[in-house]
Amino acid sequence: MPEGVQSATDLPLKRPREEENQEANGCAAMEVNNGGGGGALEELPECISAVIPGWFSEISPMWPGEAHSLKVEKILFQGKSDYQNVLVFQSSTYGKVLVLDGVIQLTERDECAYQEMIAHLPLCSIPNPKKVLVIGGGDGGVLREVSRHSSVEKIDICEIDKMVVDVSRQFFPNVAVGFDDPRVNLHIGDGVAFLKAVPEGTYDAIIVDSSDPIGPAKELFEKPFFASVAKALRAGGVVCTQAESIWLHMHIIEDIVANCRQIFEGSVNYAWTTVPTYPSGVMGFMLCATEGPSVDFKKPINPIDADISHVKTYGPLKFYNSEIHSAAFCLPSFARKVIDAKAN
Ligand code: SPD
Repeated sequence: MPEGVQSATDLPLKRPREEENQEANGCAAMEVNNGGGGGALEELPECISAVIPGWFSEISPMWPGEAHSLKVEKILFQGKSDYQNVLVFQSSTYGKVLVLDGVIQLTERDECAYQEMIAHLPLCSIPNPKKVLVIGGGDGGVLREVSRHSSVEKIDICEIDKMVVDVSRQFFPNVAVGFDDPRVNLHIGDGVAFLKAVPEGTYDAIIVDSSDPIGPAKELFEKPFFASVAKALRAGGVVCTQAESIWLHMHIIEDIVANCRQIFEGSVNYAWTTVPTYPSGVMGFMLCATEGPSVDFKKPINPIDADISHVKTYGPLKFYNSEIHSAAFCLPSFARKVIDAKAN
């Protein structure tokens, strides 16, 4: 085998940064072809595949050399906000799909696997969460999940892009329902600036539901941001952030873990879930606690099923339960090796 080429048995690979840069134009470089359903030819978004007409293909430098595709029934919305391209389409197998800058953010069918986990992993790990902050999460799905917790008194959310909120309200009512809870205060603005202005020790939990670290969310993966998060948390408070895929992004995860280890003096853990429409079908979460009452993330001491009044409003949980909570922290050996090395 030529030098520098890895065999399939060396998998999982650490993705080389250089390779990512070569594909930096991603879907923006694709030609527009006849998509399915919706608008006139010249109006079709660039990520409607020119290779398989009528399919959406998710091409990005974040996952070079691969692209998951969904069959498009109808394009429901396309717009350009101050921050990104926004697309909603009806797929034939995953319901409606929300896409930002060519990258799938949620589908009606599998959003539960992400929103339930990113919310309940932190909130079920501490007793009596009262004040919660969501950074990003403009579709409202994380709010919906946080609202299931009866101990919570105040939920602030800071989302940079109002178009995401409006589009979610229009096309994803079962997700955007989270905005209807009277405990929710919506701030449209930059999450980094918002956090800097938060008085020290304000929140019991902060959830960072961001897009990938290219474009408007880049800063949410950097060390100064984690420092602001730690400052805004009370002693023994917890954060859960979107932390990409162990199959594709070990280099990003390594950096996040190393930064968090330096900043958070309580526990630092990595968990993951399956989301079929996210690249590689998995998505990870970084869970950290500040110094204070100790938090063992692997043991859900505040089970959501203890009080089931939320079921009347939002319906039953589809994905999360206490068993999957603990299981989410079991890592494949290749990931455990890297994460443990950085975490200790
Ligand atoms: N690769 C896409 C990652 C998107 C994570 N955020 C999704 C937002 C859903 N509330």
